[in-house]
Amino acid sequence: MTVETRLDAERSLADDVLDGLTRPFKELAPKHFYDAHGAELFDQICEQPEYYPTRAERSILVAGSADIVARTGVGELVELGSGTAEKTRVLLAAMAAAGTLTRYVPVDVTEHMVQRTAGELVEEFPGLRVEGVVGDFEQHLDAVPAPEDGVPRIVALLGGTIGNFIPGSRRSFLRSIAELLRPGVDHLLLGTDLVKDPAIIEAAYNDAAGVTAAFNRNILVVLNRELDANFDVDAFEHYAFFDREREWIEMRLRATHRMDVRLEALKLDVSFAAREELRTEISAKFTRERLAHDMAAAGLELREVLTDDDGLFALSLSARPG
Ligand code: SAH
Ligand code: AVI
Repeated sequence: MTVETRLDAERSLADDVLDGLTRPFKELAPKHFYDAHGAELFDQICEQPEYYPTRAERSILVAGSADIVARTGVGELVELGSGTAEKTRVLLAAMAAAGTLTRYVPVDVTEHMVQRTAGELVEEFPGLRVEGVVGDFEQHLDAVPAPEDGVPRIVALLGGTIGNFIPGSRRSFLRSIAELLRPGVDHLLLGTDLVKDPAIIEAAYNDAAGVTAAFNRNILVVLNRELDANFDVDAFEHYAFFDREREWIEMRLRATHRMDVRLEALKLDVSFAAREELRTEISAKFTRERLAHDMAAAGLELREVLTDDDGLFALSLSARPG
């Protein structure tokens, strides 16, 4: 097992925060949610009764993994934003059962996640080579090891993480993923949350136990610790709503009163008006048309779309025309 670190997390956070908090409409990048505590909170979100995407995607993998393996002949799995790789184990097990499994490459910004997941998987799948990358998948895809001759690979982006990109960067990100795929040999396996009754979506991002609210506020805890800032975290309310026109969920933090905040590491003072909102995440929902359109724009052919029994979530296979 090897883990290569590419990330200069401190510089990336400082640059992003300076850029995001000095805009007229303040914004922070969602990748900064995931310090050790944020990653733990995300795992708890996945267990909330209202948060359906994880269960729906898992059920698709349980029903469809053997077929995905048979169809693609996959021997190597590269996973972007791998986290705990909980659901990924279902696919890895199907690869092992088919006798094709050779290498797993988890890529994530959260170092301890990559270390932990890599360590667990070499134990769980004897003979599996795990080559982890700690990095930003928008910047460090060049750290993904080259494919091996004769071993088809899948690049997976699960959980609906593609929805966390705004549409323009989503397209360019998909194009850079497409470059990792050999025409006629490799596939992209993409998890996308589907457009549905807004009440179901809004409930998923406003769970009754308040875990998503804690996850949202945790980004300010990260800024306080990493950038020596003095956000009064409890003075920000969690707010998540479905934008019906854009068909995405937007998570924001709303200042309960007027505030001045100092970010010492950036020598930056920022003020918030009473009720001012700071955007922390979008989570776009997809239709089959949007998916096909995005894939075509990235130079990919949408080959198969699998959904769960309730039609909540989709897992699709795409490839570069060979
Ligand atoms: N794939 C898992 C986890 C999804 S949570 C699942 O389906 O449940 C999103 C994951 O992506 C987190 O582990 C987070 O640390 C990682 N992540 C977010 N932005 C990233 C970025 N820019 N580069 C690499 N990893 C990122
Ligand atoms: C990781 N990502 C796909 C999650 C989502 O649903 O957009 C992150 C999340 N945010 C709030 N809850 C979960």
